[in-house]
Amino acid sequence: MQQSHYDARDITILEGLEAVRLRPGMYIGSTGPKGLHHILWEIVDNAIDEAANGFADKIDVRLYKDGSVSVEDNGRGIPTDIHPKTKVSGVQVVFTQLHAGGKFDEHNYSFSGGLHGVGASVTNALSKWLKVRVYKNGTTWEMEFHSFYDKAKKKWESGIPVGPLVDTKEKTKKHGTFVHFMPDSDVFATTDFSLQTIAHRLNELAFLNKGLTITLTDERITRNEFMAQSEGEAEDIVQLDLEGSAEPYSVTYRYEGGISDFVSYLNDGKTKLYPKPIYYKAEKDGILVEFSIQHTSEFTESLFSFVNNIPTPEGGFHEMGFRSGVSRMLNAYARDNKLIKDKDPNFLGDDFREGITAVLSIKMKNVQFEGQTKTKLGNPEARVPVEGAVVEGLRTLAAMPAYKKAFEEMIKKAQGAARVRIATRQAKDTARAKNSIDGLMLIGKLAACSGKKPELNELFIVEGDSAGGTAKQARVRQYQSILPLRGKPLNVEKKRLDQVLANEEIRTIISALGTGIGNDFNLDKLNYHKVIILSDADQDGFHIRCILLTFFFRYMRELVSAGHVYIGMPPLYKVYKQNGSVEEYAYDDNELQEKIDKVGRGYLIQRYKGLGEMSAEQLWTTTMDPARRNLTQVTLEDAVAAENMITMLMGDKVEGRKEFLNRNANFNKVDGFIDRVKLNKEGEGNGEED
Ligand code: TSJ
Repeated sequence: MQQSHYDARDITILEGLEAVRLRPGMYIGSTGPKGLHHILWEIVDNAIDEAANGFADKIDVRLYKDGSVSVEDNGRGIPTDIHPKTKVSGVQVVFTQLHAGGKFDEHNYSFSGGLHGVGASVTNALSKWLKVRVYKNGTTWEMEFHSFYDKAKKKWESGIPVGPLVDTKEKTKKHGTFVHFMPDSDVFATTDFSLQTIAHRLNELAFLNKGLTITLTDERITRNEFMAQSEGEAEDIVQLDLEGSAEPYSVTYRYEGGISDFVSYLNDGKTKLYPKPIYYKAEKDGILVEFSIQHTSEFTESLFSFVNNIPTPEGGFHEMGFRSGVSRMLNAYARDNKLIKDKDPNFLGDDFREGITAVLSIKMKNVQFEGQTKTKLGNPEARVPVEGAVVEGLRTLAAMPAYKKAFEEMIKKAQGAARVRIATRQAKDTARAKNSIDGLMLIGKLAACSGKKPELNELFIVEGDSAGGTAKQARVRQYQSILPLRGKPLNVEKKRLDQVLANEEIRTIISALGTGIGNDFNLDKLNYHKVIILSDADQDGFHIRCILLTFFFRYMRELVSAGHVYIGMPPLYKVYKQNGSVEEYAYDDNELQEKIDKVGRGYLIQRYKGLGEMSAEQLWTTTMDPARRNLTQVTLEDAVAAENMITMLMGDKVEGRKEFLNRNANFNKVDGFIDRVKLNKEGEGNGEED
C-alpha cells in the first residue's frame, strides 16, 4: 500500500530510521518509561522552539484512550514546499531525516537542541503510526507515516510515508502544526503515558516560557475520576463534581510572570522575607541569562536551574556563576551600605544561600551535558557570562527604591546565617577537643557512663544542677550518662539562637554526642543511641526543651529523624497513703484521677513541681528505670513545631507569644486542676503536700 518512489538519497534516509529502530537506546536513552516520554518531548520541544522564536503562543497536548498522543501549536506550520535539493517536502525531511529536528535554518534555532534534540524523526521511527497536519496559508496539509515488520525482507520498516504530503484543500483560518502519533508497543516496555510526568513538565515549560499557554487534556480519564484520585490534595476542585464530570480531564498552564511566577509557586506557603520575587534578564556573550530570586525564613537553598529549558539538577558552570554573582554583588552592596563594618570579613557564599529560592534559566549554543544523569552543564564558558548578568541585574535592582527592602532583608538574613556559622564554628572547636567515648570523662559536668556500647548507652540531659545531682545518684553507671544543664533559665526572648548555641552546655552536648554538627554531622559516631531530655513541667522547662529540639533540628536533624531523641516524662503527682502502704505515680491529670480512684479513701497527693524535689529513689523508679519510665520519642514534626515556636518566641510579636504560652505550657493547667481537686475532695481527708 505504500507508493515507494524513492531515489538513492531517500534510501540512506530510511537506513537512518532503521538504525533508530535497531538501537533505540542510542537515541532516546532507554525503551522504558523515560524513553517513551522522550519521544513526546522531541515533538513538544519543536513546538516550544516555535513559541520561543515568537511565532506561537499556544501549545495543546492531548492523550487519547488508544494510547496515542498529539501536540499542536499555533505557529507558522512546518514548511510544506519541496526542497529543491532533496526534492522532498519540508515535512518529509523533518520526519524522516535523522537529526533534522526541524532545523532548516540554524539562525532560527540558535538555542534549540540539548538533551532532547535528536529530532522528530526519532519519534516517527519509534511510532506505529504518525500523522501530521499543517495549517498554512488558508489550507490544510496532511501526511502520514507508519512502521511495520516486512516479513519478506525479515526486517522492520520504520517511519515510512504512507503517501506524500497532500494539500487537502480544506480551508482554514488556523495556522500551526498538529502531530499525532502512536508509540510502538513493539519498541517500548510500556506505552502508558504518565499524566503526572507530563503535567509536571508542561507546567515547568509554561513557567520557563512567559506568556505561553499550554493545555494538557487526558481523554483517558474524566474530571471526576481525576478528582477522586487526587482527593485531599486540592479542596477547591471538589465542587466541580456535578457539572462537567464526564468531560476529559484538562488543565491549562500560563504564567505572565514566567520564572518569577515559578519562584512564587515554589515559595507558596512559606514565610517570604519580601513580597515579590526579583527578576532580571540579560544577554552576555551570546548567552541568554534569566533569573528570579526570593528569600524565605527557611534555611536551605533551593536553586532550580535550566539550560535551554532542560532542568540541570546536577548543577554545573551556570550555577557556579550564579552563586558567585550573588555573593560578589551582595558583599559589595553590604560594604557600600556600611552593613559590614570595615574591619569585618565578607560574608561567605553560604550565608547568602540560606532561605534563598531561585530559578536560573539560560539559553546557549553547543550545550554539553555531563554528570551521572547527564543533567549537569559542562560548558565552562557559561560561568562568566552568568556571573556578569547576575551582578549586573542585582546591582540594577538594588539601585531601585522599590527593591530597597528586599536587599536589606537579604543582608539581614545573611547576617543571621553568619552569626550562626560563627557560633557553630566555636561549638565545633570545643567538640573537636574530645569526642571519643574514652574522652567523655573529661568533659565539663558530664557524668559519663562506663559502658562502651553506643547502642546501649543513654544520655540524660537534665535541667538544673540539683536534679542533675539526683540523677547522678540514681543512674546505672554502666550505661547511663548524665549531663546537667545549668539551672539558670535561658532567656530565649532576648537571646538569639546563635547566642544560645555559643552557650557552654550546648557545646558540651555536641562534644558528648560525638557526631559533630551541620555538614560534618556523622550519625555513625553517635555515642548514645538514646538522648533523653529531662526538664521540668514548667515554663522554663518548656523553653529548654524547645531550645534543645530546635538545636537538634537545625544542626543534627538526622539524630531526630533516626529516632534517637526522647523526652523523659517525670510524673506530675504521687498519690499515696500516710502509712506508706500505697504509692502511685501519675504523669498527667487524667492519670491522677485514675490513681485517686484506685487508691481510694484516705489518700494524699504530692505534686512534683520540679525534678529537683525528687529523691534519687523516686527519680529512678519513675523516670529513669527503663522498665518503668515513660519516654516519648521525638519526631521530626515535633522538632519542626519546636523550631517554629522558638522562631516565634524570639520574634517581636508579643501578643502571639503570650497566647502561645498560655495554650501550651501545661503548668497553668496543673495549677487549675489542683485547685479543683482540693475543692471537690475536701473533707475526705486528702491534702496536698507542697
Ligand atoms: F516535531 C515536529 F517536527 F513534529 C513538530 C514541529 C511538532 C510540532 C507540534 C510543531 C512543530 C513546529 C515546527 N511548529 N512550528 C514549526 N515551525 C517550522 O518548522 C518552521 C516554520 C517556518 C519556517 C520559515 O522559515 O518560514 C521555518 C520553520 C523551521
